[in-house]
Amino acid sequence: MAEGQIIKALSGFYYVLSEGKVFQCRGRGVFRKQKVTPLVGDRVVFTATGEAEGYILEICERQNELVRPPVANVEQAILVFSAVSPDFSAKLLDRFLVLVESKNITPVIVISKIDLLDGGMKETIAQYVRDYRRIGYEVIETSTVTKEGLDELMSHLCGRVSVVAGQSGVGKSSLLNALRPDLQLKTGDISTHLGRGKHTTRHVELLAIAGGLVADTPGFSALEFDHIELDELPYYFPEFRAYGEGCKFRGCLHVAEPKCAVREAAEAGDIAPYRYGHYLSFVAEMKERKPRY
Ligand SMILES: Nc1nc2c(ncn2[C@@H]2O[C@H](COP(=O)(O)OP(=O)(O)OP(=O)(O)O)[C@@H](O)[C@H]2O)c(=O)[nH]1
Ligand SMILES: [Mg+2]
Ligand SMILES: [Zn+2]
Repeated sequence: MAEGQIIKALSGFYYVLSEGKVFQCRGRGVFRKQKVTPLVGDRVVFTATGEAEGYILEICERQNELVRPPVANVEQAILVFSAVSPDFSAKLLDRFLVLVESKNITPVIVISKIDLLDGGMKETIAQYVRDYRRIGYEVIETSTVTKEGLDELMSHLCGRVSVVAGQSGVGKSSLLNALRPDLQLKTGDISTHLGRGKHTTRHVELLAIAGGLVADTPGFSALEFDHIELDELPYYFPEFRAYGEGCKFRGCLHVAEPKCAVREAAEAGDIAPYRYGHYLSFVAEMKERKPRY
């Protein structure tokens, strides 16, 4: 018996990485015993039946589980947002951040394609970088053209299981290719990306990059808030926490309550007003959803 981690699932086989070697495993016994389908990222106990084959005996308890992409035990999410083409969207970033926070995953914000920045956009992006860093988020500006930021990104991947997420065409696969050229992940032409929403990346696999395991994911991932309760939402905006103590009402949702310290901080500019605005729109969205029974 040995322990390992599933790095790929394909045609009924699970590829288990164990002490630097990959074993092609079947998992039938596991379905029967644990009534669970193995996921990429699962830590497993397996028996080797040959040099590179085996079967899975047991799936260890998961730290967390993502639906799209279907990966378990993710420690870190690399949220890739291009500075331009497609244009940077703080609202979409805030959505990703809420989801990642709710799954207990550490986010790293990557602003890609900074070589394409010019004029006024340069200062706009610089301001976002300052804002998100002030909240406490790690922000890395990258370019696969000038190679800027790539070393820093590598240092964050080392020793961790990460997923790379973000809109189609922001340059996720290009970044991973830049870090490990022999991967030769397919990358797309931006015009076809934007025109048809075509996803270049398809199946999920954990790739060994910079001493860590990384899943490249296709285009958009699941961005629904379905699993989040309304009263949890404020906690997923870390910069609200300190101010929230000063609200008049316990359990203040920071919407229209009197003497709300979070709203006052946003009005005073101590909390970025656009962050507060996105919070309000997420609250509205969650209030509109159908009740669950
Ligand atoms: N100028 C510039 N272009 C880039 C950079 N990174 C990626 N691109 C281009 O952006 C386009 C999309 O890149 P991909 O790596 O395929 O994007 P992706 O995020 O993997 O897209 P999906 O797999 O569809 O989700 C390609 O034409 C890349 O050449 C960059 O740093 N600078
Ligand atoms: Mg891709
Ligand atoms: Zn409040």
